[in-house]
Amino acid sequence: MSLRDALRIPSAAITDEAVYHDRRRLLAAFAATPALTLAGCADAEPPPAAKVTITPAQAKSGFRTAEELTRYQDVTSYNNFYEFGTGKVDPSRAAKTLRTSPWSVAVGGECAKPGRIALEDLLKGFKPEERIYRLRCVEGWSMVIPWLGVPLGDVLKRFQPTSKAKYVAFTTLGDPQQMPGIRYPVLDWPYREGLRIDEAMHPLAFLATGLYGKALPQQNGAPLRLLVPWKYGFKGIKSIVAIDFVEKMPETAWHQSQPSEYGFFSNVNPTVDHPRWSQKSERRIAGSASKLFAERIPTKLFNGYAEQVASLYAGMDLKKWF
Ligand SMILES: Nc1nc2c(c(=O)[nH]1)N[C@H]1C(S)=C(S)[C@@H](COP(=O)(O)O)O[C@H]1N2
Ligand SMILES: [Mo]
Repeated sequence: MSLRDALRIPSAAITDEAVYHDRRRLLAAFAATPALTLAGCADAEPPPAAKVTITPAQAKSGFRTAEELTRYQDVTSYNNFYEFGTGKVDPSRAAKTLRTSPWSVAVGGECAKPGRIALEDLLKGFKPEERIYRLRCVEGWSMVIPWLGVPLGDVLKRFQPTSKAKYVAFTTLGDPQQMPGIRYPVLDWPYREGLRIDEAMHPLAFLATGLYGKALPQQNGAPLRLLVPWKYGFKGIKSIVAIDFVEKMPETAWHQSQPSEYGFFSNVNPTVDHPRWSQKSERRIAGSASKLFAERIPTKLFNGYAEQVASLYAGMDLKKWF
């Protein structure tokens, strides 16, 4: 008599239990490698950030470039600002309805000094700096733009983020009266973006208030927009009305719309293709060359800012955390 017979356990129950244990093992394996199933998902948490050591000289070397600038006319008439339509010329035509003054930003979450603050007060004490940054759109075109603005990290520090502030979430205005594109469910409005706190505090992260020495035109995200030059252009959220310090990776508008195509990090990376197209090269819209025939150039890791930002991602699998 077998042990099973002695205990009168039907064989089916034993099989079921074996399957059950197998499934538990499988689930545990998945849990140990969350990126396998949840890469870039708001529920999944990436490995802790590496400690960054970057010298002021290293940072400064990223503030300018000798590359040919994109013409003012192209910077201000070839835009992505879906709140004013999905066509490239739509924002320059439709964004005139955006009232940029008065403007205030609601700062909240994990910080000692939350509150709604008028834009003038947010920028008080800062002298606008010029930064010439490359902007690489995920669609495959790029520009070189002279911006005016202030370092994001210095602005954020004024609100005294707590130790629980692991991420920063940004929100664009979502007013259908001023933004005709909001009638269409292209994205889940309002537009939202986010950064890990160390990314936000990096000296290259910038809040722009102008370009080409003038105030920011509405179509470029007036009166306040984010620039994270080593990431795809869509991380550069426009017309910001809210900044929140949060503990968990915040949901973002593009990730929410297509999680398999737009990850939270979205670092420019020629070796990680978009699921529907290659990211190996880009069409540089610069100089006097016609936009349509602009030359294609190879895309660089971190949009050419690897020397300044690669240390932020030390030990991180950039294919998993795209
Ligand atoms: N609120 C908001 N911010 C946005 C967008 C948008 O549609 N809405 N488009 C993004 C994308 S895809 C890009 S490439 C840049 C374009 O900035 P630019 O028009 O100033 O060149 O803005 C980003 N910021
Ligand atoms: Mo973009």
